[in-house]
Amino acid sequence: MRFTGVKGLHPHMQKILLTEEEIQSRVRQIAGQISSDYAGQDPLLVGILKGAFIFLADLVRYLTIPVQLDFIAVSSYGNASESSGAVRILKDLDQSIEGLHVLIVEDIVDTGLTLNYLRENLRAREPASLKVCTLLDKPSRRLVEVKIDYNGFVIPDEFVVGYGLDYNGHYRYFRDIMVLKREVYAR
Ligand code: PRP
Ligand code: 7HP
Repeated sequence: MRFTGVKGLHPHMQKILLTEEEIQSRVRQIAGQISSDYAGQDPLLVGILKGAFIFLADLVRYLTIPVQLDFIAVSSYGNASESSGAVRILKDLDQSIEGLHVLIVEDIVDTGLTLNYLRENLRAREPASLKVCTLLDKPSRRLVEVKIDYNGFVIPDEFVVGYGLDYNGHYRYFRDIMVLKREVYAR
């Protein structure tokens, strides 16, 4: 069920930022780039739960190389729309990544605190290489510099939901990425 069809935009949404078609086209492009960069390397893609689950699912289906998948779940201490910087691992990887080519797959880099923590944590496990792929990048909010190797879209400082991204657990299932009305998260 689409919430942006004939009945119009979901009432909590200000506007569509990225349509399903724009997202799919960019995900396909990134997959092409990853397929050529990692040819012959059998990389391990590490999805950051929960937000990256839809992006990762689409990404791997556009790849033309074999990959393995694992997941890590982290929680940042903070409220639903602001991250505090402290990160805790809720579910760790199932396997050792020593000697593997690891690609972290994120939905969004905002302050950069989550990714900075994950990069350092995973680097200490001595992978053969460690790179980052994110669908969205909100550079205006950055508190710590993080290197992004594959970047889908640079977006403005708006709170977005859909395509895996949530507010308080809601709206992850939208096919488009939308700007949430400020009154919804400011109340
Ligand atoms: C979101 C998002 C990133 C992180 C980015 O995760 O999925 O992991 O915030 O923010 P940062 O750059 O400011 O650290 P969230 O904690 O909302 O968990 P979720 O993926 O389960 O929605
Ligand atoms: C985290 C997050 N989650 C959903 N939408 C956004 O705009 C976000 N920024 N940081």
